[in-house]
Amino acid sequence: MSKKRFPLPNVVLSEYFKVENIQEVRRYGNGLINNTFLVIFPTCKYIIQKINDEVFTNPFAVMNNIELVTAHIRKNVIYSGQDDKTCVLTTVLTKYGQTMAIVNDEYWRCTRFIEEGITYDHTDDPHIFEEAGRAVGLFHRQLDDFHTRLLVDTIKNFHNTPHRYCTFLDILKIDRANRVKDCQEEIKFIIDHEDKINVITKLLHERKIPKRVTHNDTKLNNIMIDKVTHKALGLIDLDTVMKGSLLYDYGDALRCGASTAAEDDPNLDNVGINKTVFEAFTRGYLSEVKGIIVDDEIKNLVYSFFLMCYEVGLRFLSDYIDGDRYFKLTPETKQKRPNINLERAKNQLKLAKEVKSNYTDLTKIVNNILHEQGYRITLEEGSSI
Ligand code: ADP
Ligand code: GN1
Ligand code: MG
Repeated sequence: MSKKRFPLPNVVLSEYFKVENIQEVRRYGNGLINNTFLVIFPTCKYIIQKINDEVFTNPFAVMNNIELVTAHIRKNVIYSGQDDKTCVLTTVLTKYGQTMAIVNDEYWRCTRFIEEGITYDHTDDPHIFEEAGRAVGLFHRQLDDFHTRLLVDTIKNFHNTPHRYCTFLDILKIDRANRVKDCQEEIKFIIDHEDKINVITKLLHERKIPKRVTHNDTKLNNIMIDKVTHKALGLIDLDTVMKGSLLYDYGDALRCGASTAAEDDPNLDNVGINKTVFEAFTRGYLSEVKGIIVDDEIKNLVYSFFLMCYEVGLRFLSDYIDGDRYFKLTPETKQKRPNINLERAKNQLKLAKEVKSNYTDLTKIVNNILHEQGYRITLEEGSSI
């Protein structure tokens, strides 16, 4: 057995590799949910991740969804003459040929490290955002002919905002960590806007907009961009791929990217809308979904930006009140920023307010792009929030 000490157990590594040949293993990325490690060999690299099975209670369903969706995208990518290994996540099987290693009741998976790509935690480069918009739009287009019923809901009601609101009310009542008293202003904002949060769920329910295969977690660091050409490669972090509305993906990407501040910036004066990024992302996105996006989706693009800020703000606030059980704090964060989930919530709710007060301007930007790209619809400029 190798004597090398790595930040994850050798028994996990040995499900995939001859441990003696590994040069280095290091923690990697800044995701909030899974534990990610980079495994380095002299001539190649792999990513190993411990799946968070408190969040994803059925890891088999997660991997099954990922295998189905990546196989579909891979066919599409190869068909168009591109390199599938850089554009699609490739699962590496265990030595027993399985998509996951179960070690001591923990679920681990491995993927090829996409060396050619880079994910950004932060940037305000509009070119990158136009490409990010293209990547999200391309994902929707590539999966337009994939049947949503083949996918399992890996987290039920993930973007069902009214459902999340009901859970929030329960959490308020229980007040497990005695924190309700510290967030009265944020609670008031959430409750005051309760009548504005069911637009997308209602449209889906009434079949006015289609249920599609959606990514459901389109923050910038889940979008792979080519290091050299700076062109979009594709989406990673496919754990939440399931049926939903494309509006969730469009709005969530803007929530994360079209802010003038990072999601956890505690200085609310920094939080505003970066309209250049908004425009660039929207331009990239609409250029890819032309032909599949329907009018009722287009009419709610700006609204979805508001809704995703509200929803994630609501989730961070719920979790803060509930004692940080979902968005867990590392020991270091616990020490340095014990109220980080409240700070994140305030930040996201401030962004929701900013979308609301800039609604007309944002609609004008969308209208210009619709016009420029030959869409035959013009949005009314009044706010629906
Ligand atoms: P989480 O669910 O915790 O966000 P991710 O799957 O997004 O986990 O992984 C975290 C980070 O690790 C990503 O933002 C990305 O930078 C990096 N990453 C994950 N998988 C790969 C891969 N196959 N190739 C290159 N980088 C990767
Ligand atoms: C989580 O896994 P990651 O870090 O890409 C979360 C998203 C939130 C996001 C907020 C499965 O995303 O829903 O929007 O944090 N993912 C899950 O930063 O809950
Ligand atoms: Mg991620």
